[in-house]
Amino acid sequence: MKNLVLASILAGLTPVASADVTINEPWARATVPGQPVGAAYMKISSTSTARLLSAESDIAKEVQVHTMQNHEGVMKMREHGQLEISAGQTVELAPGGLHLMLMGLKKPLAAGDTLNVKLTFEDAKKVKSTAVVAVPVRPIGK
Ligand SMILES: [Cu+2]
Repeated sequence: MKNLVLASILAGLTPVASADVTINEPWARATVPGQPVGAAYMKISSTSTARLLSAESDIAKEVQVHTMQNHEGVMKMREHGQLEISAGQTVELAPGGLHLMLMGLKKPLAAGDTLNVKLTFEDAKKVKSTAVVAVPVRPIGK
């Protein structure tokens, strides 16, 4: 119960990477034991041009930005590379589209847990800033 309360408090926070970048509604999907990868989703807004340079999490060996593409009727994931956020734009990472792929999970993502994802952004002047986003884990199928 204590964990649940903490997760909802964390989920209500809006981590700010810099004065310009805001992250809303982060969440990740629970994984089954043995599943090597997981996915995290969120909305990233910026009032000025920003670029997501990298993402990392202590729960995964590597975090990549992925996109989904329809390849001859089959949805396939591929690495997206650095994510651009234009001034005033909100980029939505959501199931079926852009997502943060947590590669090489060190343990399963359990519903009710919260994982931390550190995002490094760069603004138009190449000034870097980081945000540690508390990402609550939702049950499979939700
Ligand atoms: Cu992926």
